Amino acid sequence: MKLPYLPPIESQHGQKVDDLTLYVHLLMIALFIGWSLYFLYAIWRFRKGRNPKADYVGTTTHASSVVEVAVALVEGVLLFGLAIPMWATSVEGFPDPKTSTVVRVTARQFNWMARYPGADGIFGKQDIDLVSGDNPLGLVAKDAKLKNTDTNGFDDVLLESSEIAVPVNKPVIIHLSSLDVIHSFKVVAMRVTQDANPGMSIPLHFIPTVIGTNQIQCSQLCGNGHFSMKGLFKVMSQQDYDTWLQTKPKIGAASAASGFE
Ligand SMILES: [Cu+2]
Repeated sequence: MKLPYLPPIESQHGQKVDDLTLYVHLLMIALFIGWSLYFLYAIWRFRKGRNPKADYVGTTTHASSVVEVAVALVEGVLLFGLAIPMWATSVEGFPDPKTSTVVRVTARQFNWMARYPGADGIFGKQDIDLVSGDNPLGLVAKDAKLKNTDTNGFDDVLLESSEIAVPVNKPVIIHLSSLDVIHSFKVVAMRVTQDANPGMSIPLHFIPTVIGTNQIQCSQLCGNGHFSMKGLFKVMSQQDYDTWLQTKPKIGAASAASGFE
């Protein structure tokens, strides 16, 4: 069911997320109305005028047990029937990386870096000792002395401008990490949210189904510039994506120009 007031769904699994949100809200509405009615009934039924003396026996019906079991059943269906299977697909049902767009996204105060493996499909090496202001990810292919030891990294593309593009209708795998504090990668139209933790690489996957540009927002309060930590998540046709990626500088391009010293 399409929910009003929610942004459009532009990923394959998005409808399931909205369905679960709807069912949980319907249950909460039912509980809210039920409890409110019972509250009013109790105030009226057990008023002082009608019950001058306390009743130490209390209720003898099992109506409340029946209602509680019914609520627990509905919650069980939501949890085991919808939420856990959806979570299982999120964390286990990964598509084949060979037929997916694989991007390594690193969050930092206050933008997003995206790294693509280039034509060979293999990411270059990283070395923590190489990390510097110019080389925040410690890329071996970017280091003047060591670049020739990492041929896989030559054709990698690193974008430090909070821009990520992917082709439409093809699975996307994002390996998400953080350079400093905890951030959270959120693209509402994709119905995707995942915390980015320093020291961890967390994979997530989804299939974008609509061409267009969406906002990436950081969903964890991560410092003074948190408000400005937005990026562009572009979904393109395969052709446009290929052209887009080709226009981006390769990490090893600088070293090639300087003659593989
Ligand atoms: Cu952030």
